[in-house]
Amino acid sequence: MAPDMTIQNNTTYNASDDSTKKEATAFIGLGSNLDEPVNQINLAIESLQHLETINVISVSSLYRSRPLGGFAQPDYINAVAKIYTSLSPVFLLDELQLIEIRHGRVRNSERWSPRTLDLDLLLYNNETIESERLCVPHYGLYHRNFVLMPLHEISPDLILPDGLGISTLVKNINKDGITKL
Ligand code: A4P
Ligand code: MG
Repeated sequence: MAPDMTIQNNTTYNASDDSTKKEATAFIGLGSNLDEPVNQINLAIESLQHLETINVISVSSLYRSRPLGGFAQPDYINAVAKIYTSLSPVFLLDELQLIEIRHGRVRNSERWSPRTLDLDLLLYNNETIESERLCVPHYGLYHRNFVLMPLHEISPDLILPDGLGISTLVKNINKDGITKL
């Protein structure tokens, strides 16, 4: 198998020919709980794949998860994708937000409100970033089962920038309210 080809959950992704150029490895968290969430997530993966600056390497299973947040809203569908990208972190965030908007995301002043599509930059190489627009690792990564479980599924040996292993984090996370589809 070519080094940049990964088979994950019956889905094969071929890195494009220029994948040998210097690229960052990043992980994207996907979430949706409005307007056919399964479809939203699958379309978002397609949108990522269409960008010349991004190679989608692997995608986790889809997970149905109980909503985090203080008010009644539908369950979420969540997944995590591993990508290679030539984009800097902020330009990658720009692309993710453009995809959210194209998929009908309306930004609500209310935090954690329902959404057609949420794309979070979970990890970018081994970097820690704290700027006005971007906090990496994503602040929810450490305590959200709908992030840790799909991340562990596609990258079980991952070590986070602070030296913690994903396998330890996932072992200790509460797994109530989440189902792998
Ligand atoms: N921002 C900073 N760091 C990042 C990053 N690493 N990735 C800034 C993405 N964005 C980042 O995000 C607000 C601002 O965060 C952005 O403009 C960016 O500059 P947003 O997507 O506009 O707003 P939001 O998503 O409503 O806010 P927040 O606090 O990011 O919410 P979360 O953490 O994304 O949570 N329950 C379940 N079961 N599954 C879910 O997926 N998701 C949420 C939203 C709530 N409950 C959920 C789920
Ligand atoms: Mg978000």
